[in-house]
Amino acid sequence: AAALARRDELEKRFAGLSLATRLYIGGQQVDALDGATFERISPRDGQAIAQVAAGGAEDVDRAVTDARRAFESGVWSDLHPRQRRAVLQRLARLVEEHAEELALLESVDMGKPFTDALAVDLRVTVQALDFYAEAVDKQYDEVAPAGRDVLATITREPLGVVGAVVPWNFPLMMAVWKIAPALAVGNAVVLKPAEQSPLTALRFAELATEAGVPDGILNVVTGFGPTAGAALGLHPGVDAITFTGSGEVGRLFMQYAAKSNLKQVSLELGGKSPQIVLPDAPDLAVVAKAVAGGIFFNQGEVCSAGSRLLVHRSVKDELLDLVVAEASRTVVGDPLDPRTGIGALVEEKHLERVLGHVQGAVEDGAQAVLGGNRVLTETGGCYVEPTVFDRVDPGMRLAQQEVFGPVLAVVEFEDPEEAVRIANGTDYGLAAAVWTRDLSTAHRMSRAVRAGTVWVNCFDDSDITVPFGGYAQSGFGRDKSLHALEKYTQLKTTWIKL
Ligand code: TXE
Repeated sequence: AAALARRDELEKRFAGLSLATRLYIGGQQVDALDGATFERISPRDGQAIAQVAAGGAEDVDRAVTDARRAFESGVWSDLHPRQRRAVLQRLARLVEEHAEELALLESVDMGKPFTDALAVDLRVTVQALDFYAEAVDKQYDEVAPAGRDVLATITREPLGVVGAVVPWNFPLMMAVWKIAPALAVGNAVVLKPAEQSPLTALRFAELATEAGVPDGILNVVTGFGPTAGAALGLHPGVDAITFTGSGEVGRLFMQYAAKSNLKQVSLELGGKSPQIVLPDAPDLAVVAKAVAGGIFFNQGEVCSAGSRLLVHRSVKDELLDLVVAEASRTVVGDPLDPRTGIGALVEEKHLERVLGHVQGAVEDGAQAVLGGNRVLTETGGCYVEPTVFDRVDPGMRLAQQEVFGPVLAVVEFEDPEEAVRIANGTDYGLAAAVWTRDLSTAHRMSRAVRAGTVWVNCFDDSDITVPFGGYAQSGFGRDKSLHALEKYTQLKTTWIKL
């Protein structure tokens, strides 16, 4: 009863919110120049929740022009670093104050459980804002050892206008992973959120103005990829694109850059992250929890999801039973219900894509152990059961292609070398985990696995202080940590002959 009361309370609260739905350009809410809008359908129940402005190329141009003007005026980049720090810290506090509201927007807009949105997305968003705010006045430039007759300084300068294009799985958090470091070092930003999840970005932009981010320094153009996204990628006034999304669209951004002004591009793309479980793994019950969490958290819509369980033959049966038991306990349903572990997939089209992967696995001969179906609820919405396939061959589609849903592929191996070969045998290299009690094995395997992050005896643990990004076709460039600042700055050498 308490859970249902909480759900009803959240539902009412959402209904009472006045949503920001227009483009945010130059510190103002504006309609798209041609007046176009699109309907946001909540995957929670298939109901329309908002009409959102659909920005096109002219709107992007307007946003980039405003951003450029604001950047060049120095109103942000010339501020004393301590002042920029103070603004970003105020923004962190405002986001903290509005955490429940933002988590609610996120949950209803794209389907993730409200409790996760609050505990993960919003907590990490605030952490990122605080981290980069603190970094503003703690970074020093360099003096080169260029000899006695010279003073050669190496200074970091902002790029100018940064275009950020983000997906729908962690909409605000990923946007802020890009916006916070970009703003910290003095850039102006034009953000293009995913068309499936525009609401938190628009609200965030209002809070940024309230915190003191000058007009034009943070702009949000909502709209579709092939129109608004492409226009940003092709715009000659954009100095860098920072993108998270599919490999297909990542490739397009490299083409856009090549066709326009050679803007810098950094890409955070998908993954097929392995969880490698060796015979001497710690407590299998703990491993099972991490395996289930690693693939079912956020409905499996996570680029680093542990979608492949590579398990040693000797412990497979026991671990598989434990994972299935964990999965069976996970409640699929209304994201606003606090008992829910797996919320709604983002949209019908994506649900069909996920079920298509399930179908493909069956055709390829993998053995369905659990789930595989749509969950029908009274209220409609996009729900899929936690799904586990055993006897997956490393060459099968399910072991190679990103599903981006709650679908686990179990692959057996005999020896650690084989496990590494299988782990490295996809196009991706975003993350991996190794479960072993042996220190040498842990080190050797984490070196051998080609991935941007390797977890040992845990999964998904993280902190804003460590970089996140991929090897191979999972992309290049890193979000988070001080290393992210490299994406948003360029080095200047000043050579002074004495
Ligand atoms: O991503 P897209 P989609 C993977 C995941 C998922 C698949 C498709 O496997 O199933 O990609 O998801 C913008 N020019 N990931 O279709 O299309 C788009 O508007 C310019 C992994 O949602 O890549 C959105 O803002 N921009 C990933 C952003 O690109 C374009 C997270 C991402 O959308 C564009 C999401 C175009 N032609 C999906 N087309 C991760 N790494 O976490 C789209 N966009």
